Amino acid sequence: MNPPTIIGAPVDSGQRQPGCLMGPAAYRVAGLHQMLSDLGHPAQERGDLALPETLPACAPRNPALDQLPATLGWTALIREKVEAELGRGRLPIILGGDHALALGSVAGAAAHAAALGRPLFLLWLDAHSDFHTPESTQSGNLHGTPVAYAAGRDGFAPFPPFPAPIPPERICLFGIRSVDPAERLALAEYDIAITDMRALDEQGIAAPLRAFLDRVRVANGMLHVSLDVDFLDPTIAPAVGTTVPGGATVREAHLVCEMIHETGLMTSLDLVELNPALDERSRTARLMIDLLGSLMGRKVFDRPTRSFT
Ligand code: NNH
Ligand code: MN
Ligand code: MN
Ligand code: MN
Repeated sequence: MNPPTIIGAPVDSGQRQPGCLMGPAAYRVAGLHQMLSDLGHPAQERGDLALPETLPACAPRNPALDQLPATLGWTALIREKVEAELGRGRLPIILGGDHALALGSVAGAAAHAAALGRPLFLLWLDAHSDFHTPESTQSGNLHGTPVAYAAGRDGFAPFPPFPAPIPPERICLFGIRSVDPAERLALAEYDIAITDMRALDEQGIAAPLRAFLDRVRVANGMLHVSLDVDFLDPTIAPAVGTTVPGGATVREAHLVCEMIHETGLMTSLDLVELNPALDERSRTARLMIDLLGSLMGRKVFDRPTRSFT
């Protein structure tokens, strides 16, 4: 695993509930840097990105679209920063900010992977499939679109074309339980691995996740992990604007993170949708930092565990 670089991305333009812009600060307050140092992975801190003062003027084809100029600006900025950090041999960790930031982070990872000639894989840990295009979304919230952008769906103008779209077999949606009708229709045309909560109830975390991670390893792929707070059950992670009941438990989420760490395959990471204004005494921020700890190698014991028989 490459040494981590922290990029604060206080993106708040992908949805309408104010507060995600406080996410990067909340993660730092919750002990982000101490935790990484304690694990032997002290992080380089790049601070928070800021939008340029003038944003592109644009008239969206879909009148429902919200804050398109700001999201276009963030996309260009984040893409460039993520690609640059990967080029320096770093592991970029992007602190959100809402999930619209992944329009930029996944594009940056894809551009880097394409330049190296390596395949990029995308693991999407989320209650939602985020497979809208700016034309299909009814909410108008662009945080519901990054997977479609990464898959190369049409309908993203005036966004720049996605660099090296990710083929469906390299995308895994994990933990989903909320899919809009237009997304359902579009997903039916793509061969994306959809490990929804029903599949996780039946099969558990380990088998489907291992199957996907094995594909990354065999292909010598790069792996972008995008962790949306609403992947987690709202009873343990209330600080998100779009809670959906029936999400991952504390242990299920840690198992996901521990397994990803063990493979050593993760090359970039988003932590998104934390809304500190909705938190209860920072419990969601602290849980997300705990999960980051598992992603970065914290474990109770080294495996295999001794048996005591
Ligand atoms: N699918 C819905 C929409 O487009 C919800 C998306 N919300 C999310 N995605 N939080 O992760 O508005
Ligand atoms: Mn907003
Ligand atoms: Mn999301
Ligand atoms: Mn979500």
